Amino acid sequence: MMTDDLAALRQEAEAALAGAQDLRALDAVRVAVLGKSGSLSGLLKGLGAVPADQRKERGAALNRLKGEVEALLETRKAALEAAALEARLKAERLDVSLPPRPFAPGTAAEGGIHPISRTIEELTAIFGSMGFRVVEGPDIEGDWYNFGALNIPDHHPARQDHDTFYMPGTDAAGQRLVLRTQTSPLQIRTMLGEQPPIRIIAPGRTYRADHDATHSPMFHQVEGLVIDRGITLGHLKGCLTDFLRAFFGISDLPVRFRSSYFPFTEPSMEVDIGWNKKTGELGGGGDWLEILGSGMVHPKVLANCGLDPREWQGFAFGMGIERITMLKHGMPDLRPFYESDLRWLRHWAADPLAPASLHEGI
Ligand code: 2NM
Repeated sequence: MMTDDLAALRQEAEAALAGAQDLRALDAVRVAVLGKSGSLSGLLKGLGAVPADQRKERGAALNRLKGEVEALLETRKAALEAAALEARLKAERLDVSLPPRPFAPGTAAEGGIHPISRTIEELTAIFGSMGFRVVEGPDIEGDWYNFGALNIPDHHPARQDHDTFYMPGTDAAGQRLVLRTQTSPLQIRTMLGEQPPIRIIAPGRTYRADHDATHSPMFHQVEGLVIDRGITLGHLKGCLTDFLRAFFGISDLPVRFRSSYFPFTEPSMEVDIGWNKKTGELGGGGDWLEILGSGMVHPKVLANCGLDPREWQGFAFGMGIERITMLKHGMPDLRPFYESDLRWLRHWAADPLAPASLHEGI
């Protein structure tokens, strides 16, 4: 049987629990009743002063009351926690169906993809779908990788100081150091390091001592190489025609192959696409625009890379990334590519959250 003071304590505790409106208030009640100097703890401490014949019964009653208060505390705690969660769910909204806002000021996605990077992404997606892989390498090359292996003779004008940036000194093999003038050293490195079949593209920075409205001393190129048995000019023409039509998004873009000369290919072909010279519009406008160089890899280049030209054949090509980017988007001037003018960048930037893909059309 509960004595009067215990019944009063229980009532007090119940009222205090009901009045606690949050978890902090609830904890204050717990301390006031069950804490070291709490009311119930005080009664338990006073048990020694209770006459021996009543001590056992009072002890049991106190412990029962303690258990009841603990259970009441738990119940109230669960109710308060549920109410707090409910309030948060009401106050905080998360709409998972909301589309992202990539250019919202102040967000991490405020940045955009530079048109050069975008074109490299697009090239990679298109050639990737044809089984090519991307290779990269150093901007500073030995002159054998940049010229000698490519069958470019010592007296060739491309090697002259006024066209090429030479670096001081030589590499470990005694080669003159040069800022690569095209990305073909990567084709050489790949042929030297791997057995065919080879299908690679090499996009990257290249350097020539040239600076005006259409030339920058640093610019970007992509070159490609296919080496296998039985590769013909037909493969070259099919591959590049498919690439140009996919890249410019014109399925019937006229493509013309015109005989040319490079030291590293034989035969060599300049490639033109159809456009309208007056309007600048690409397609069947009746005029031709030179867009890239290509050819069957010269037997001497294959031999320089340890490949027997009687067993292995291949084609290669190269084009300027700025040039095809300007043509695709109708950009009039090359210089803003490197000026970091935010107005130009914001105008031409690509959406970082929509990477180049063949599925939606490049
Ligand atoms: C071009 C045009 C034609 C070319 C050739 C090679 C290699 F290493 F296989 F011999 N790489 N790139 C090549 C061929 C590059 O750029 C206009």
